[in-house]
Amino acid sequence: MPVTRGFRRRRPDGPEGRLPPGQYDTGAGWPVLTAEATPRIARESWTIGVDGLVERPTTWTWDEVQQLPRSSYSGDIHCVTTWSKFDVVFTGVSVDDLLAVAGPQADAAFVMAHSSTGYTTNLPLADITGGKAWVVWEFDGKPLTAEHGGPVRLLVPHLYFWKSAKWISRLELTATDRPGFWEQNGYHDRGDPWLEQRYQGDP
Ligand SMILES: Nc1nc2c(c(=O)[nH]1)N[C@H]1C(S)=C(S)[C@@H](COP(=O)(O)O)O[C@H]1N2
Ligand SMILES: [Mo]
Repeated sequence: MPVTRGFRRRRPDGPEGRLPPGQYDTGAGWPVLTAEATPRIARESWTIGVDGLVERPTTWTWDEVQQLPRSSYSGDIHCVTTWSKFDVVFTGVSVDDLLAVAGPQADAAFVMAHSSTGYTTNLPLADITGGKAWVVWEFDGKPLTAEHGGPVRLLVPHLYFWKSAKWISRLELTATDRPGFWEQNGYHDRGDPWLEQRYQGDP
């Protein structure tokens, strides 16, 4: 089972204690970082699939995910380009609720998150289970805009934000770790901001 040391580490209270090493507080702004052209996807045509090493490969439409229990994240996000943003609120569904339906197989240990644009990012399965990851469509109570990944993006806030794939369309469970888009370009396979796992070769 992959280690998740950074997730449970105790931190001092107060703003300084919330800023991972090498990060700064971007304040009220929210930078847009997109490698590809921003797609315009209607909610009605968006779907998300969970497949690969699962018992029941499943696809949900927009209406179908709305039937699942809503779940929100309130907290901070951290981009590897060194900005952090405090006290954001995202709402959608917990990835746990999608996986409960699909049923990960015993040998599933990693996930490749796919955007409908072709962007990919890899994660240990342990980093998207146990209440640590969401599929979200609201930011601060408003629909997620297209530039920020709307209609629906992945949110894995305890890792660097490149793991939070915008325009999420598929979670593919695998036995082995394969590098995604940024990971093939030198970024870390896990990306824990508290351990400063920015690049391949970092601890
Ligand atoms: N599909 C897709 N998802 C993506 C990216 C991207 O280029 N394409 N960039 C990643 C990076 S590096 C970051 S920091 C965040 C940026 O999200 P934002 O533009 O909403 O701030 O999305 C991540 N998800
Ligand atoms: Mo980023």
